[in-house]
Amino acid sequence: MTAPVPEEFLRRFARAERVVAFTGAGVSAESGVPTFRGAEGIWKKFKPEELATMSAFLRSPELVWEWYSHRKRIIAEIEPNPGHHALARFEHLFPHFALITQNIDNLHRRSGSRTVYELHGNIERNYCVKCGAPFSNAVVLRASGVPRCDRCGGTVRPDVVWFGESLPEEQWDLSLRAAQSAEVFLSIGTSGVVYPAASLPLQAKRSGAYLVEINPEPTPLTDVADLFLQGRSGEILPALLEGVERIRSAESRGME
Ligand code: BV8
Ligand code: ZN
Repeated sequence: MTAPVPEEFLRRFARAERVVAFTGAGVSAESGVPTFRGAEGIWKKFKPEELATMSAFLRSPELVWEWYSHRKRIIAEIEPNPGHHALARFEHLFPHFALITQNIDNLHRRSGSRTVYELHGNIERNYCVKCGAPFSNAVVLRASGVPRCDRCGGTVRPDVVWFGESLPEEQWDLSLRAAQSAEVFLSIGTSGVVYPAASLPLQAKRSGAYLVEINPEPTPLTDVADLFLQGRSGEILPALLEGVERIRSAESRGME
């Protein structure tokens, strides 16, 4: 059973104007997306350097494509969960709200979030490594074997950030700026081991944000956080939403 959210924090949260949510694989766990480091985690079965690096792609594009096609098909079958939906609502509740994600599963957008900073790319997008031409999943999943560009014959790859590759500059700059100006920073469902993404909660704390962690397990961030909400994001995020709406409607009634 998830512990109730402290009322004192709900009042602070309901008054906040600049809120940032930072998500990892844990926010999609309740939708059925396997996490990376959990018991059934992806990295238990495969080594990241074997599949999520350019050298792996150059060594065996077939193996890397087989793995991403498998994940594309899983993700196409699943739905966002109440955690994703609550975050989509937050965008309408706070004047300055930013959603920063490490997830490539596109579930935030599918749940209605409009401003999503994708630090590690998106599994719904693909592009030609030679001419940069974009390709949809519908096209690449029809290809037998490694998809080829029909313009220049180049190899097509998923538009995700592999280990050793730099993050998309604009997404990183927007995320850093949002983290450094946040009043409340929520770190949700991430083990905080992949950099530079994992430095964002610390940047926010250093810039004066009230740092909240939502995770069923403690992580390296837990000791730094101002508040640790131990539990599943699919339960805690709707509770935060309900709390903010309750407090705000009570206040507006009070003003009547
Ligand atoms: C780069 C896309 C250099 C692909 C991904 C500094 C120190 C040490 C190492 C480095 C460093 N700087 C760089 C490195 C190397 C490396 C790195 O960080 N390695 C780690 C492993 C040590 N970083 C890089 O290579 C980065 N690039 O540095 O380039 C550079 C610089 C300049 C110029 C050129 C090059 C690129 C990293 C991005 C890699 N791509 N994904 C794909 O997915 O296939 S990373 C991928 O793994 C995810 O995107 C995510 O970031 C990460 C997984 O972490 P989480 O999302 O946190 O998931 P995890 O399973 O670990 O944890 C889930 C959590 O949820 C758990 O805590 C669990 O308890 C919780 N949970 C479970 N259920 C629930 C829940 N929470 C809430 N509710 C629930 N129901
Ligand atoms: Zn091409």
